Amino acid sequence: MFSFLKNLSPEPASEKPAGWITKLRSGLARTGSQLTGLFAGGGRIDDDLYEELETILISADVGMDATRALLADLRHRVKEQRLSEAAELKDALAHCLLKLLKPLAQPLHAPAQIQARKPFVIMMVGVNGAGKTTSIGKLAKYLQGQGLSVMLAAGDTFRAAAREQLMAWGERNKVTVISQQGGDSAAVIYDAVQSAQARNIDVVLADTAGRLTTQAHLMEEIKKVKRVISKALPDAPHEVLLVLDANTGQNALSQVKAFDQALGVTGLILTKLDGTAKGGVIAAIAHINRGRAHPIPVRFIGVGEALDDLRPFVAEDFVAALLGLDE
Ligand SMILES: Nc1nc2c(ncn2[C@@H]2O[C@H](COP(=O)(O)OP(=O)(O)O)[C@@H](O)[C@H]2O)c(=O)[nH]1
Ligand SMILES: [Mg+2]
Repeated sequence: MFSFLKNLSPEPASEKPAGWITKLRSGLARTGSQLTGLFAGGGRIDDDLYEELETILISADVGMDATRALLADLRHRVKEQRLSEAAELKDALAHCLLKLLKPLAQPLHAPAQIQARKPFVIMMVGVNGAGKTTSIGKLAKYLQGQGLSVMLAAGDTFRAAAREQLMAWGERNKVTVISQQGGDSAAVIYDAVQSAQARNIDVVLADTAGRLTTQAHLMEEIKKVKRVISKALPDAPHEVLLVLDANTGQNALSQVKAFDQALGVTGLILTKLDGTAKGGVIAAIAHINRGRAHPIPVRFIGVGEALDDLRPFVAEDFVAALLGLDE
């Protein structure tokens, strides 16, 4: 029924590992079933239906502003297309959501572009527990799958366990991990960039310690880390990825603002979409992007803790999963 979504998907279905869409769907099932229930009622489109939809969207972490914008767009489409049945509203919502989310789907640069700037340095930042280190492990696998050589930098020097965790991901991926006992984050990453240059490595994935945006001294420290990286290599870091736990709801928006202000975030990784995430925060992020001179794309989404559980963000798949559309 919603084949227009599938036809627009840039990634051929055959290249999507089985199970990954299923994980995203089951992660977003709560929102999906609420929406399905709403539209299956069989009634007509009226103010009550819009009101119920508004409640579902807000409780799915879409946020007030994005919900309002989405509903205005939806009402406009309903009028334009002369829709009257509740069942027709689902298709219209899919259309409006896709329009909102589509600009977020800008994948990381192609392998050839990455190699042209080697070592391409990717710095991972975010709050504690967001999934930075795990995402580095998964990203190492993804990039190696694209034919790129990878090195990891254990830039989370605050806890010994963090270094060990990254070492384990290095072993799983059979890639070198640069770490120092007792060194500071900037020094470790500087060292890794130089080492990658010497060894002709394509990509350096730099881990950093988690921090709250309210910890001013730690936000200053991460700015320093970025400055030091650029001393090792003038254009680096080429990518600053902010890792967001999809379960943090509207707080994700303030994390985007604060980390972007401090570092100039070039992309997002939204993790834990396999859990009990409501998923709507992505619409809220897309909405704030509309007012930005430099919109921040969602590069990847995380749907689990295993090596293969990181995929480029594809707006069509996300909308289908969020709305519980037929496969
Ligand atoms: N279910 C699920 N768990 C995740 C995902 N990404 C990370 N985690 C888990 O979240 C926890 C924190 O991850 P970690 O990478 O250590 O976060 P960091 O503090 O930002 O480095 C770990 O238990 C990870 O296994 C994901 O996409 N899905
Ligand atoms: Mg970590």
